[in-house]
Amino acid sequence: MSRSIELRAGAHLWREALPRGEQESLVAEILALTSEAPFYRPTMPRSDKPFSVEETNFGPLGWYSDKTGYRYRVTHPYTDRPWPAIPHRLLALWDSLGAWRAPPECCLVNLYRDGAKMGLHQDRDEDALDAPVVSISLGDTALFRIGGAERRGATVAATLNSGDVVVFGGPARHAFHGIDRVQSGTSQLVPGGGRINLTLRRVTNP
Ligand code: MD3
Ligand code: FE
Repeated sequence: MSRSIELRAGAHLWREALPRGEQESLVAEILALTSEAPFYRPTMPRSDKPFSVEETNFGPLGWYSDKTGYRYRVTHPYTDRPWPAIPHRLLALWDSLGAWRAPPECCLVNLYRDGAKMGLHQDRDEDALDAPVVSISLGDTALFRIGGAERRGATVAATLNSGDVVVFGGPARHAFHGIDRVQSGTSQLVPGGGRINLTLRRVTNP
């Protein structure tokens, strides 16, 4: 895959990295796995306020949030069973674009239905902070925002369309980022509408 756009130092966007047919089969595969690991709505540390995004995970470690804080778990919070394995094609994508020395341990699945968004934050619950994060967008177009390592700094916005893949490494790994909004109805990919984002992360140091 070629022709990436650098959104900021270390943040590389590959437009339409996944063709439509692959997007469709990937969504079907993800939704099939959610019968084993259903979507749930995490809540904010302390306030216990629900996220607008619904989540589930694949892989040995799943990211989770509730009133006691953010953490990685080896089991689904409601079924208490291990998370399903990360689909092979996502591991292959990590190898080709992430190009890191060990596989990802977490595939966080974010489901944005109507009006869901994600406030500006840093991903800092991982020990392997020199590993990149690989993000795959499916479904409706999102307005993504990324700044620097400090919350108050300047940000740049980019639209993320279905099939776009972003790799965040180097200085961008510590960047504040969020989803300002999702443009409802811009894609028919996700049954029931909305957007799915997959985030591949290495959590532990190999
Ligand atoms: C930049 N998800 O789950 S993906 C998240 O579209 C998250 O669902 C958003 O931020 C989404 O934590 C944005 C892009 C992304 C993911 C991880 C990053 C950007 C990142 C980690 C470091 C820097
Ligand atoms: Fe994030």
